[in-house]
This record gives sequence, C-alpha cells and structure tokens, in this order.
Amino acid sequence: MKEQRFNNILCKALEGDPLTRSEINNLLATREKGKIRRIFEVARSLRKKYFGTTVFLYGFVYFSNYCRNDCTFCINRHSNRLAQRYRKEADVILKACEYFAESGIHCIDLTMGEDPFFYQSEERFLLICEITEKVKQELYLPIMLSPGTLPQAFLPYLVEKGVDWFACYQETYNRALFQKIRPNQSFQNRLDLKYNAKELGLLVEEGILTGIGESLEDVADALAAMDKLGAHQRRVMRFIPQKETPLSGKCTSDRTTELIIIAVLRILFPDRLIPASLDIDGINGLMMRLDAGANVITSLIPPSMGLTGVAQPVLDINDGQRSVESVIPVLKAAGLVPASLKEYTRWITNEQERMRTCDPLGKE
Ligand code: SAM
Ligand code: MD0
Ligand code: SF4
Repeated sequence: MKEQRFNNILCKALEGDPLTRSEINNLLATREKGKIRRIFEVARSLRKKYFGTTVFLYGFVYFSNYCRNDCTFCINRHSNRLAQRYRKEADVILKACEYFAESGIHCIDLTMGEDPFFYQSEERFLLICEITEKVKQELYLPIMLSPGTLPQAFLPYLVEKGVDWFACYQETYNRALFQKIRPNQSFQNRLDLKYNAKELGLLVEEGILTGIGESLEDVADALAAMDKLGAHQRRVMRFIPQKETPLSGKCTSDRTTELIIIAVLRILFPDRLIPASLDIDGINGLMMRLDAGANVITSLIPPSMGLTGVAQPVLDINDGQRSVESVIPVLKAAGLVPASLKEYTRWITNEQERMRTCDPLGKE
C-alpha cells in the first residue's frame, strides 16, 4: 500500500472519521512490521483517549465443561473422549468468586458448555441463576454469563437475577464456515439470542476466532456485523488447535493476525471494551495484546481449584500466573493500571442506561 494512503487512513482513524471498507481491508492486510507498529500506536492512543490508563479485569469460572455440542475447534466438544470433564458444585463456584472479589477483579465471567444437566429443564437452569444471584448479593460484583445457546425464553431470568452481561460468540459471520465449525447449530438462533439479550437490557459480548479458515473479507464482514449488533464488548481469539479434535493440525493461526484485528477493533470501535485474553498465550501474551490496544484482561483463573481455561485449559493456572498479582507488573510496564471497581461499574451503568433510553436495537 502506498505510504500516503496508509498515512491518510491512520490520520482518519485518529480523527475519529469513519473508515471505508477498503481502508479497513488495507489495515487488516498490513504485514510490514513498521506499519503494524504504527497501527498499534494509533490503537493505543485511541484507547488512551477513551479509557485513560485504566484497564478492566475479568475473572473466569468455567463451572461445567460438559457439552452437548460438537464444535470442531473446542476441546470440550461432546465427542472428545480425552476431555477431562467436571461440573462444579455451587460452593466451589462461590469460593472462586470470593477469591476474585478479594483479588480486585471487576467482573466475573461464569461460563459453561451446553451441559445437558443444566439444559434439561427450566428448574435446572434456574440453579445457575441462583448462583449468579448469590454472587451479586454477597459480593456486589458485575456478572457475565456465557451459557451457550440457552432457550430464548430463559433470557429474562438472567435479567431478573441481576446478570449484567450475556456473552456468546458467533466465531464467524461466514455462514458456511459457521456450519463447518459449529455443526448442527443454528447461525440465526445464536445471533438472535444476542439481539434479544440486548433488547432485554443485557450487555452483550460478541467474538470471532481467527485461524479457522476465514478470509480477510470474512473478518471485515464480522467487524461490520459486531457493530450492527452494537456489542458492548468485542473480541477476537486466535484458534489454538486441540488434540484429537477435527481441527487439530488442520488450521494454522498466526499471532500477528489476531493482534492486527485487536488493533483494528480499537480503531473502529474506540470506546468499546476489547479483551486481551490470557487463554491464548497465557501471561506471556498479555503485553502484545495491550500493545495492540486491548483494555480488558480476561480469563484470570484461580489456582488449585480444578478450574480450567478453554483454549488453554491449564496454561499458567496452577502456578498462579493468571492472577491479578501477575498481571499488575505487565500493566505497569505498559503504562497502565487496573481501574477501580467504581470506574468499571460506572462504565457498565452508563451503557445500561443508554440501552434503556435509546432504541435498543440501534447503536445510538
Ligand atoms: N459453551 C459456550 C459457547 O460455546 O458459547 C460458552 C463457552 S465457549 C467454551 C467460549 C469460547 O471459547 C468459544 O465461543 C470460542 O470462541 C472460544 N474457544 C473455544 N475453543 C477454542 C480454541 N481451541 N481456541 C481458541 N478459542 C476457543
Ligand atoms: C476468555 N477463556 O475470556 C475465556 C472465555 C467466555 N466468555 C470467555 C473464552 O478468554
Ligand atoms: Fe460446547 Fe462451547 Fe465448546 Fe462448542 S465452544 S463444544 S458449545 S463448550
């Protein structure tokens, strides 16, 4: 790409002028090191403009990894006999949440596979809602629930029980590719859930995978779709191949692509929350994701409680490296600090208020 055109795109980004599709594609296709560095600089300065030096921290509690689905990329797919399954009792979940509350986390992400035990009936699903309610009442921490594609009729329970966030990632907006990686699942139902969740006043997180055979146009389509949805938190994760799964050895994912997408997310959506997940490269991958403009650290996991990650089920967990204590020096080296809980709750309260007062399906 010509130097002048590239400079123009970055200037527009800094000014907050909307980029055209071809400009977005140009940024996504950048592979020259010097240019990538400049994209990251712009992403960081936009993060600074909207969030100052503060970063939000999310604790991750994967409380059941049983699943009825057979996603080709996931270690916990139903047919994977090697997966080490567990379903944690309420007291273990609460203990993990207490650990997070004490360590200064801003939000707890309670995540599950589509566990037939909880999906069997409304009563069973309500067991999860009771836990979220208890966490809210006792720890006053915001809660994200990542339950998979629960029946649409259950969404109001989340609101009733004080859940703040509904996280459910489309992975790709290429329907043919979706069908390959999430076989026997409905693209439309997964998407509708997010629109409906938003309509009910829940904050929504959307996400895509990179390294699963997507094209650059697919990525650009997904960024546009995330914006149309008006997702409050928008993520990309590099696919990590899992042993004995259909995609093991088949897909190649590279770090640079994920980092560029993080930076482009920041450039296109400067005031949205964009995660740096510890679930891809562990603590060693944190600095590069912060450098690319992320402002939320996700997948902090308490050590020695038998809780796992997803893409990296064990990496950096039991030696305590996915902890607030371990991320603080990295934040410091990046010139960043953890936000206060007040700053985080102010952010989410503003967004919730905006949803109440504006057209819930529109962006503004
Ligand atoms: N079961 C629920 C669902 O699928 O929506 C919630 C949890 S699911 C395990 C969370 C996300 O982890 C997936 O949507 C996918 O984006 C990501 N993920 C799963 N396996 C991965 C892998 N091998 N590499 C990278 N990301 C992965
Ligand atoms: C993460 N391991 O934040 C978690 C997970 C689910 N809402 C999040 C993919 O990376
Ligand atoms: Fe199940 Fe979620 Fe894994 Fe798919 S990504 S197999 S729905 S846990």
